[in-house]
Amino acid sequence: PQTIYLADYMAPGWLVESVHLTFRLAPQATRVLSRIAFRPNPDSPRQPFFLHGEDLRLIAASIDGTPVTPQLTATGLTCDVPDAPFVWEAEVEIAPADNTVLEGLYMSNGMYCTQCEAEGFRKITYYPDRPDVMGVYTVRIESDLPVLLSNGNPVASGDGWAEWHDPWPKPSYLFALVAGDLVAHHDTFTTMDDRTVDLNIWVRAPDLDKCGFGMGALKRAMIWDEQTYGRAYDLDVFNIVAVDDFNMGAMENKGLNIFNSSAVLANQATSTDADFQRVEAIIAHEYFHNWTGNRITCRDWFQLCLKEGLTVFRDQSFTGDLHGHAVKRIEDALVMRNRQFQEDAGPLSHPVRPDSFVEINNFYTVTVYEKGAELVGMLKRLVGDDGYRAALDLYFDRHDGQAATIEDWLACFTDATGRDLTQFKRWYEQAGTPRLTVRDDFKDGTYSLHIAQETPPTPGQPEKLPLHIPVALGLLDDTGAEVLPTTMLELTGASQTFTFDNLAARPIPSILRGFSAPVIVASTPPAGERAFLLAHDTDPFNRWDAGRSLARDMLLDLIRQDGGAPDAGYLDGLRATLTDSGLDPAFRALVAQLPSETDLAIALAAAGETPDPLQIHRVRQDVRRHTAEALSDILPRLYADMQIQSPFAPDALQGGQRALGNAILMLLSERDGGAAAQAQFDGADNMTQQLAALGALLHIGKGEDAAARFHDQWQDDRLVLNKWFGIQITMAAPEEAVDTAARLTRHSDFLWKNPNRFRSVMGALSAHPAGFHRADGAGYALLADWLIRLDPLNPQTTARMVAGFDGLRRYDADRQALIRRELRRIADTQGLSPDTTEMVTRLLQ
Ligand code: HT7
Ligand code: ZN
Repeated sequence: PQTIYLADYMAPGWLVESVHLTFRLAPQATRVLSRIAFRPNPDSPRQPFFLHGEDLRLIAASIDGTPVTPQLTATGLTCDVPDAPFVWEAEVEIAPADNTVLEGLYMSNGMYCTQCEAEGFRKITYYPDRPDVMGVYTVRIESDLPVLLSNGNPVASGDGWAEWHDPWPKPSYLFALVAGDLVAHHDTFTTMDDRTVDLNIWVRAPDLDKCGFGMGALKRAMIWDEQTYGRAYDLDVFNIVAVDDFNMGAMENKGLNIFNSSAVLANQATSTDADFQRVEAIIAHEYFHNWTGNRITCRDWFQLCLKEGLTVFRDQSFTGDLHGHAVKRIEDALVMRNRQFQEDAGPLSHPVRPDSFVEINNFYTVTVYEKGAELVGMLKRLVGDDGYRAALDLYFDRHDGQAATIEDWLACFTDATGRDLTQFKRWYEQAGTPRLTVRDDFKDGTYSLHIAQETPPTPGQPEKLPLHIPVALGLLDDTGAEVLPTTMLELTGASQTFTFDNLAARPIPSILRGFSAPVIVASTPPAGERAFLLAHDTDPFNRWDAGRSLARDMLLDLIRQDGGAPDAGYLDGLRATLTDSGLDPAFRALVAQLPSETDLAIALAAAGETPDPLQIHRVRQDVRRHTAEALSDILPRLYADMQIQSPFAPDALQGGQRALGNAILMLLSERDGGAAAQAQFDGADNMTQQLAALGALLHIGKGEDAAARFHDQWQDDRLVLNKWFGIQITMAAPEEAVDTAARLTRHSDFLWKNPNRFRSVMGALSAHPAGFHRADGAGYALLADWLIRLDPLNPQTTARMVAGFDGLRRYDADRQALIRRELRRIADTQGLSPDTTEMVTRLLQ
């Protein structure tokens, strides 16, 4: 496979004015007719005419009406063309029913749908399939199916056909088509400039009762983007379609968003609070792409973070505005620490803007998305709210209708605010997580904070330069009062000292408030100081973080001494937080959550120790048991307090109460033989409580009946069935997880070609550290077997799931050898896809 480099970028030789497509749909032999008006790019030297094309059968081609015979290559075609504008016409045949890759035009449950990002359009017709070529599309669809959709506005329709026109120039990756036997949940939205937009969520008839929440979320997103960014929707219709077979969460195709059904369908009986939150966030995310991604797109795929980082930042802000920033910030920081820091510390580490790739689909990562969003957040912290809004206004003004770069983006900040961001740009280019070490002293009323930064080497980047890091600082006195409210320090040197004068006494620092930068603060303050911050910090993030850090250190100590009871200080702090009714229940639930097994393994590895996944599991489990015992006097009352009498609502308050109630339920189950969990399972009127109760029962080995009943109840609901598969593995004891997963792969409902179902088993297994890392390597072998089986059908999902082996360097030599053996077995598989080959090669490096 060929490596592509950012440094090799060349502007396209030919630009597209307009695209006319006609689809004659048939499962085995769809005909696609294209008529494309090309013109030479005045800003680019003349280049041979090349169109991408893969898995296409060319029937005929012509230029300005004269038939031509292009030269077909492995990746497309070339053809002699005039040195002036011309019209290209082609007819190709494709077989959507045979398309299992789920890229291009494919079929899912009798419905036609498309996925073109990143490079799927070339599987539909010959085209310059690159994001910097933007055209105006008109699409005609011919089919007997009742609902025929494409991008833009409907133009005309008749018996067996429909025509759509999208007035906004777009790159081919935003093209979409859907044809199926669908029904719509319909609504309307009036924009700030008083235009009425038709909104539809298209689903199969039995799913119609799961669309209301998604529609509400869409309308909330539309109004938020108007009020917060001044951005209104720009077509007469906004369509969303739910599809069962989909590689990712959703896709922002212009005016026709296509969603994995798990990311749009939701109701009380079948969806957990986490599902509702995810649906709302993804609907908002895809909608926000209309401006950040569609109206302004990326010049090339190296700039992916330009649209994804910004759009994630926007969806995070939206969720924070709607449901509370404190809890949202903790959740986002957990994703960074548990997933992105892990990616950045291992063989898959790459910059937010990578400079080379083999398969771009492998770079839709937590680094590009979530770290990319953190960079936007840091820019906002550095220039302030008004500066940020001015920079964004300029960005929309200057680049509307263009395919832009990170350089363009940063120039808008510099031009709007005068800030020099030359050093900040390193964040986009340099991989790895910076580590800060902090030292302080106090003398004659002056408090000095010495901060040093260092970024460890990552693959291909042995040397790192200092970054421009916003460090939010607050200083507290010994009553908890702020002597310095949150202040943004700017760390730019390898080490730097910040001083604060005229202080009456030595203050207590609260550093990196609100997780102001995606860094690790390597030097932890003394336990007493952290206990003080847990009780008093005025910054909710740091308050939570102080408790988290204490819990982690306590667990690490217990792991090092191979077990024991949690210390009294931890238990007292937990008791105080859980019973503080002045605190948001969702916040309390987060404090109650112990650091994950992966988190602990990473901490041990960072300290130069070799983690034992089984021991970590055991000690964490012991702590839970001890905690349940030590807090047994308050748990039943707390659990009762969290039961909600009013009608169900998927809102933050109720969600927080259910989260805290379910955290307590797990503790109660340690002591009551599962009585409370069984009662909750029997009486639940919502999936959050039903699933949590099932989980608690499975965890204590008493879930067999409940699991069987759950299956009986939900066997016809594919999304709930995914949960049934997943939770049996997640909650299995370490020695049973692999066997449980293997047994489930033999279940008649294990429809493994469906990506959601495959992930529900194999994703759950690789996310169960103690089970997956079983010493005999059976977990590795099972995952490898299934990845080898899936790869020929769906390389994208296979490649993404190979990342399950990412932690290999953390563990002991025997486990590493077993993982390597499985990775080599995958690598040696005949005909392995380039996608999976790239991932396995990077892991083995
Ligand atoms: N922009 C979308 C990315 C996406 C995707 C990428 C590769 C393969 C399949 C895919 N489906 C969707 C999703 C988003 O970030 O909004
Ligand atoms: Zn996105």
